[in-house]
Formats: sequence, C-alpha cells, structure tokens
Amino acid sequence: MKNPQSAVTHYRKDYSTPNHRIDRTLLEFDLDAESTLVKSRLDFSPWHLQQAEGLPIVLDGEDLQLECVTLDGKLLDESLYQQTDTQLIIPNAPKQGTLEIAVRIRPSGNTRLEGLYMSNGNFFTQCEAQGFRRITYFPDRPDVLSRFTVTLRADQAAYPVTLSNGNLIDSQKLPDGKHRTVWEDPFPKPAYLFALVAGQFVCQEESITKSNGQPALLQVWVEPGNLDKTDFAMQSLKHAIEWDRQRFGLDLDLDRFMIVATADFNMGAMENKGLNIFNTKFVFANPQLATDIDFENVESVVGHEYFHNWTGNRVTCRDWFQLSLKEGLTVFRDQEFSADMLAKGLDAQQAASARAVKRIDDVKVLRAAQFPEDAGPMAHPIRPDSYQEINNFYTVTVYEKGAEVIRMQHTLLGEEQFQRGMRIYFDRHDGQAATCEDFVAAMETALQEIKPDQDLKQFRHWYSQAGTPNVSASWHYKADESELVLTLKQSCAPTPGQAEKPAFHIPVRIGLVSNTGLDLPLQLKSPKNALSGDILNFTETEQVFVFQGVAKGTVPSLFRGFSAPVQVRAEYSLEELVFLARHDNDPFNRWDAGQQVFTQAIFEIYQSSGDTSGKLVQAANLMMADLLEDPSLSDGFRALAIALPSENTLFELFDGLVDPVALHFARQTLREYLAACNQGPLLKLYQARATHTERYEYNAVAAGKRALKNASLAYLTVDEPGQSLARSQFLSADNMTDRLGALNLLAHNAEDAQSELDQFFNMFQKEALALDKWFMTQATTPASHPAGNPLERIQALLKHPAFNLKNPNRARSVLAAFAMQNPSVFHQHTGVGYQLWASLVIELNAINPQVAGRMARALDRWSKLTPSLQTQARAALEKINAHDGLSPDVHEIISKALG
Ligand code: 0A1
Ligand code: ZN
Repeated sequence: MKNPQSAVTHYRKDYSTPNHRIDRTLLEFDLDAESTLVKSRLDFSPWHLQQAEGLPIVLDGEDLQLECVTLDGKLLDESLYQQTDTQLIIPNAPKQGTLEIAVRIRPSGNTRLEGLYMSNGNFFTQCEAQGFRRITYFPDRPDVLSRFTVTLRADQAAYPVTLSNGNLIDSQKLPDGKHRTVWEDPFPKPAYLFALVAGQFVCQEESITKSNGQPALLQVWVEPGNLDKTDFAMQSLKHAIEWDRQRFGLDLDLDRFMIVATADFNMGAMENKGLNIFNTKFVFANPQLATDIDFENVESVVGHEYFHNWTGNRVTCRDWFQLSLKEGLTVFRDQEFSADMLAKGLDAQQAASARAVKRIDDVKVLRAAQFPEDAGPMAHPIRPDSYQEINNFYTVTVYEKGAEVIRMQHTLLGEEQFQRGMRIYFDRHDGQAATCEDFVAAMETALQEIKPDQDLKQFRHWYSQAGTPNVSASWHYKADESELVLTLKQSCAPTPGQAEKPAFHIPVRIGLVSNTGLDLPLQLKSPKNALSGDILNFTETEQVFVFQGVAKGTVPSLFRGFSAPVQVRAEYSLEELVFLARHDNDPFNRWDAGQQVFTQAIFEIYQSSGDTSGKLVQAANLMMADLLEDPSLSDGFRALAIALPSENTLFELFDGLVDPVALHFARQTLREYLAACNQGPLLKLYQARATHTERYEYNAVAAGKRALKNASLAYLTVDEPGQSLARSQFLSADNMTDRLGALNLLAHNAEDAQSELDQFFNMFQKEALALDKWFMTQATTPASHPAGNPLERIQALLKHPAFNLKNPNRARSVLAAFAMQNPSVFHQHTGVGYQLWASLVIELNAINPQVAGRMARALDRWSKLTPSLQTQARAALEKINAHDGLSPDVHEIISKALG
C-alpha cells in the first residue's frame, strides 16, 4: 500500500502530453489464479513528430513482478531502466521502437477488485481509472490510445469461456488441456477500456441488424444457473441501441457487443469497449427477485454503459479531471432514455406524468446526495482542479450535477440545436481524447448558428465553480400596471479553495399561475431579451424581471422541471405553496410545493418537540387529504406526492445544526399524524390496488400502481391493522416489489417481524442480490422501532455466516445502509454508531480501499451536527485517521473531513 503520508495531489493545470504514443499493443495472458504471466509488446513512436531523441519512456505499474524488458529485440539489463513502486522508466529511449515486457501477477490475492481479479473462480478485469497498471507496465492515462490485440491462454476445463474487447479472430485447442483465443479491437482505445473475462459462463444471445445493414451479435454472459434473469437486460440493450439511433443518430460501431455479469464489483458497471462488465445487481432482473426500482436501474445502467460507446469511448477524456465530459453527458443520455422508455405508448397526459416521475426521482438523488457533497469538505467543481485519489472523484457531483449541467445546455439550445451541437462535437473529436471545454465549444458553435449574439462564456462557470448556488426569489404585484415584479438574487457559499464566485448563468423555467389555476402567457417588459420561450436567463447577482399583463392573485412558478441545480428560497406564503401543490401545471413544481409544505411541517414539529397542533402541520394534513382524493393524478405521481421528504434531504434543508435522531422522530410524528387523520382514504387507495390480479409487468403505469399501494401501506403500518395488511401482502405477493415493500415496513414498524424475515431468508438464501435486500432491510431499522435500539441487530448481522466484507454489494448492504441510510441509529447520542462505522472502515481499508473510501464519507457533513454529536464524530474520524496503513483513498476523505 502506498504511504498516505506521501499522498500526492494532482492538479488539472499540470497536464502535459506524454512523450510517446503506443500505436499497437499486443498482450498475451497465461491465465492462472496464483500466477498469471502477462507479456506485452508495445510499438511506440514520438508524441510530437518533431520530438528530439532520447526522451524517456514512462510506464505506470503497481504490484507487478517484473520478469524481463526487451527493447527492439535486445534484453535490457537493470542498468538500462529504472523501476520504482509505481513506474518503469526507460531513459534515453529511441523516438520509435518496440518494447517487450513480461510480468507476473496474482489475481487470487486481488481483493481490491482493480486490475485482474477473481470472482467465484472466474477472471474479471476492472481498469478504470487506473487498474490497467496492475496488469502490466503501460502509460496508464486516458490520452494514450492504442490498437489492442489480445491472446488469452487458459485451462479449457476450468475456464472454457475467454473474452476480450473487439472481434474474435482465432480460437484453438492447445495440446496440454489448454485453449487459446485471440481478440482484436479495431478501435484505438485508452488502457482503462481494456477488459478480459475468463471462466464458466453461459450466454443469451441475439443478432440485430445495424443501420448499415450489417449484423451485430449481442450477448449477455452470466454464470450457469442465471439465464432466467437476463431477458430484461437483453431487452434493455436492444432498446438502448434503437433509442441512440433514433434520438442521437448514433449507431452501434461493432460486430459484437457483450455484457458480462459479476457478483464482485466495486461500482455499477463498466463500459469497456465491446465488453461491458456489470455488477450482477444491474443485469439480473425477474419479477420474483427484482423490484420495480431494480428493473428501472437495470434499464438505465445497461443504457448508460451502451451510450458510453460514443460518449466516452469514441470520444474519451484527455485526463481524469475531464471525467464529467463522459459521465455527465452519459448520465444525461441515460436519464432521457429512461424517461422516453417510461413514456412510450402512453397518452400525452400519462406520458407527461411518467416523465415527471422520472425527473422527480433524479432530483431527489441530487438533493439528498449531491447538495450535501457540494456543501461539505469534498465539494468540487464538476471538472475538479485537483485530487489525491481519482477513485474518490467518481462522485454524484461529476455524474449527477454533471448531467444537470448538460441538461441546462440542452435547455438553452433546445433539442434540435443540442443535437446539432452533438454532431459538431463528434465531427471535431471522434477518435480523440477531449476536454470539457471541447464539448462546450461545440455547443456554443451550435448555439451561435441560431443566436449569433449569445455565447456560453458565463455558463462555463458551472464547470469551474463548486457549491450549490442559492437563489432567493421575491415578488410584488403592481395592480395599476397589472405587472408582476420578480427579484432574483444569487449567491454561492465558499467551497474548498474557492472563496468568491462570479455569478452563474442560470436558466429559470418560469410559469405564471393565475388564481384560476391557468398559466398566463409570459410577457416580459424588462430586461429586454432575457426571456426565451419560458426560460429566463438569470445572469447577474441580482436581477429584476417585470412581467406585464398579469392578473391579480397570480403566483410565479419558478425553476419548473428543476431547470437548474440550485437551492431556491422563494417567498411563498403557506397558502401560495398549498395553491401550487394543487394547481401548478408543471408536475415537478407541483410535487415540490407539496414537499415544501411537508418539510416545514416536520421542522415545526422538530422545533416544538413533537407538537402537532401548529398551522404548518394542519396545512400539511389538509394538503394530504386533497392529494389522496385527487383522481386526476397518476398513481406514480401520487405515490411521490404523498411520501415525506427523506431524512437526508431534511437534514440538509434545516437552517442550523441538526440532531438526526430528533429529526427522525419529528418526521415519524408527522407520518403517524397524517396516517391517523387519513386512515379511510389511505385504506381505500390501498385496497383498490391490492386486489388487482394482473400478472407482474414492468412499465410506468403498473409500477406507479404498486408504488402508490406501497406508499399508502407505509402510512397504514404505523399500527397493527395496517401491519396485518402488510403481513398478508408479504405472503401473497407474486413479485419482489410487493414482497420487499411489505417486509421493509414490517421490519421497521412491527414489534416482531422475525417470522417474515426468516421466511424471506429461507426463500432467497441462494440468491445473493435478494439476500443483500434482507441485510439492508435490517440494517436500516430506525431508532423508533418498538423493540428498541436496532444497533445490536446490526452488530449481529456482521457476524452472520452470509455476511462478507469482501463482497462490495454485501458490505454496502450493511455498512452503507446503516451509516448512510439510517441516520437515527448511526447518529445515536452515545457515539456507538460512529465507533462501529470507524472500525468497519478500518477493516475494509485493508481489503478494498476503493469501497472503503466510499464508506468513509458517512461523516462528511459532521459540522452540521449538534455540538455533542460533533465531539463524538470527531473522535471517530480521528480514530480512522490514526490508523497505521491507511490507504490513500480513505486518507484523502478523512483528512479532508477533519479539515
Ligand atoms: N465508468 C463507469 C463507472 C466505473 C468507474 C470506476 C470503476 O472502478 C474504479 C468502475 C466503474 C460508469 O460510469 O459506468
Ligand atoms: Zn458512466
């Protein structure tokens, strides 16, 4: 392990080109769990044609056992190269030539799951961001693109299937019980997109016809016994291919596209060229094992990885600071794909509602996870300026806020010009390693084709400035002139290394809702040209917008569809919020207004130590009654509208220091109060949807129905009658959404849910992903559980024979669930929650630093805790910090948290 005391900070401004290109890469693997021999042959040439002789060749490498190095056929002795812990340098190299290197590695000991590793006896690779250097010496940086040919030799019986990127060009049996395959990737690629897989697999395959009339083979590979879970992934892949063709005009460029699932994977999935490797969680889906959310995730992750084939692979990143170039753009694309899929086949109104549900789900993630990141010690711009460990920068900021930044460009340009911008981007950069600036420049060219007087100069601040902008909005009505005068002010709190920030260019999608509930036409009197369609261009620290022809009693609806990733403080009266929750024609804002009412009601309870007689709680209750009775709303939307904001969202929204335990109880009090006051309508909603007997299908309408049923049940299970409904739903469910929905509610609310937990365990003990759900359900049992403090149960889970810290999904199902999704137990006042977390992070640090680095982020926001909790939190952070042998991953997180 590298010594964190010598942790190096890498800066974006320090980018320099490499000395050499690697034009061709031949790799040969003799696969063996204990000792794999990797031979490489690299044809190199000067990066710059005019380059002088004698510049060193710099290759990265970690934990490799070097066997020999040959330059242009001559074996180099040790005096002719320098070997360090992280590099192999050949000084005074010729401008051009061929290097041959042999190394040995030990996949069986690779618990980090970076480089070549083993999962369930099979070989897999994970090379992004810097895993390839754990396979062989190579310039492991994304701007070095090379043509790869890969030979795989392995024992035929143990590893009958051997795959790599591109096309299979040779396959042979060898005399000694081994076999050999040779793979050639026609596209030059950086090393992080290299992949190999070898072992026991079966596949589902289909052939499709590409736009050019050529066939392409699609395959989904899984371990034997899992073919009953691959239909949906295959269908999602076909939908993704078709969608990218239709909406972006981008076709599959390969003859063969493979997906392989593994149970041991640090992240969600990986877009290796032509050979995507997936966490089983994002491949496996059938109604018995996967919830509606799992189905949605499989579709979106399959889409995401496929869309990377253009946005990431055909055009890749110049350096890792540009990560959002591929990730923000690809998340935007997968979000649009999912929205289009949900809306497919529905009438206009249902389609709008299905899209709104998707948008709300995405914004919930942003608010609950990215806003806290942007307000904490790890805050960074979507294009970071520095990092210590790149693995720590695969963040919700780079991904989800990055997608919002792309979405704002889409909003400013409109679909047609945005697609024009995409074509310009590919025309300019196909086959290259590009920068975020290249993308914005392409979009700017497209913008200026239709609006020559506009540019994206100020918009670029979204790439360089961290922090969530705060926008405050106030307005007054001028009755004599029938004018509404809207004042917007923006500010952005300091973030690490950025004290002052110039104003952002913020697109504000606006509506004016008259007191009859209709949208008025928008007539902006001043400033001139600030309105384009329904988008206000808000570009100054403070700006006044005057709308004319406005009727009295009109309420502005701001940031419709969440048109910018900002925190809005608008001066709505309670009555206006309730009005918008009933009448806003923008479904996102309608939902959001209701959430604000719930939020304020919870804070009222929190600040009054449990009193439910306040006016905000009363207003929330009336609003709830309305929502329950309103048949015009789709089920999916209604499920979201009646659900209370999450504890993590509330924590972030509260002005001041927070005690998460008290906050949990305040939220719980509102839930119980609303349940008691609305029992009849809740029951009616539940029963109307519980009695249907349609076969399980995953689509927006059916999933919406299940969501509303389970959202109603969530209120009803506050007491026994509702809990019996949940018990019978648990038993009779024919799908995982309903079964797990009921189990969660029982485990979190009923005095005793042991029998259901046992039944679930017995039913699914051979299904790892279902078992993860069993662990997670228990690890998220809140402090309000009637049987008392759930921490002991969580400690027992860690000793369960099926618990395994080495498997990232299983580790997350307890550790992340408890430390990040169960605030009332994690933040308990004695500090025992923090201590347990600290010891697990230390344990995981030695096994898998990347996953440990993620888990280490649970106390990022500790400065927002009440003083006594802060003392406990600091002690836990310091305990980790003092640990000998801390990985750079965990060290970076903890040292930044400690400040
Ligand atoms: N590029 C992948 C995510 C990914 C990133 C890093 C990994 O290991 C360090 C693995 C996967 C994606 O966006 O899907
Ligand atoms: Zn991605």
